[in-house]
Amino acid sequence: MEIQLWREILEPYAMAVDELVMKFQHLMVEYKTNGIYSPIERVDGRVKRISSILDKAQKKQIPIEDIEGQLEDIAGIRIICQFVEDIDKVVELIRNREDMEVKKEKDYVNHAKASGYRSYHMIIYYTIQTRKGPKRLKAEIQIRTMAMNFWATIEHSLQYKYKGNMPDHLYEKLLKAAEAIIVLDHEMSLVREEIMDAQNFSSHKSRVISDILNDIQNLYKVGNKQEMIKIQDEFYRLYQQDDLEQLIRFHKQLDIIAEGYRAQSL
Ligand code: 0O2
Repeated sequence: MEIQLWREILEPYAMAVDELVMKFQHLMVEYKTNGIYSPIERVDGRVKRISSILDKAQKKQIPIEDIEGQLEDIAGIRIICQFVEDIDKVVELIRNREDMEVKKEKDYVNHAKASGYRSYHMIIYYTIQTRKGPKRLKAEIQIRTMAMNFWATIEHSLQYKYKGNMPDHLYEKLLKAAEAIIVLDHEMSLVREEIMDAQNFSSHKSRVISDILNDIQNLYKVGNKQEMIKIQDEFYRLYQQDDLEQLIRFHKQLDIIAEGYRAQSL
């Protein structure tokens, strides 16, 4: 097939990848700005390279003209979670979306592949709007923990290097490492609540600090210099004490001061 034709085929998939990544990223932001723990830690995506498409088509004996019909991962999204429990949450979230229709699911989290690979795969239908009108295409979403991702990334590069002929000793080491990943994910799940609390606390604190700094910046435009120096010193003092409750109270006081200036200016 001509390179130009490949470009035409792959362009809609690139658009789907961009849109899907952006949608999941905004979901993360939505969770965080509402002070809710996000089950999504990171998301990225890619369009399969032409050489990988050709390799897979050859391996699976798919005729070139039917690549779009039979290859389900031309558009690929990877969602990384902190904990195994988050994977279920993300799966549920995708099942409930109106802009994504689930075609197929593969649970390699509870049913690992012989290689030791673990991840949850969802093939979805997703519609993009092109110059020629709507196009419904398939995309693969892989959902896995950071630990599973670490293993899969290493194993994938070794598979690539050895092209299916991985030496036995390496294969066994990878199987052992895969077992260690199961243990690690399990151990992390045991302290999930505490980790989530700590993360919520730290993101709440950074939001309060950022709000305080915004308020101070706005007050600088209207407040008198003496008062601003006092406010700033007070902020540094509280910041050093590292007491969230006090910072929240200070933020409320700033709101009252700002309200006073607003009333004066009317
Ligand atoms: P790449 O380079 O990542 O794109 P099937 O549904 O069985 O007919 P398919 O598409 O092979 O066909 O399904 P499967 O097994 O669910 O694999 C899809 C993708 O999952 C693979 O794409 C890999 O990204 C990943 N994957 C599957 N098995 C393994 C594994 O053992 N190790 C690693 N590291 N990744 C795996 P590609 O096209 O094989 O590769």
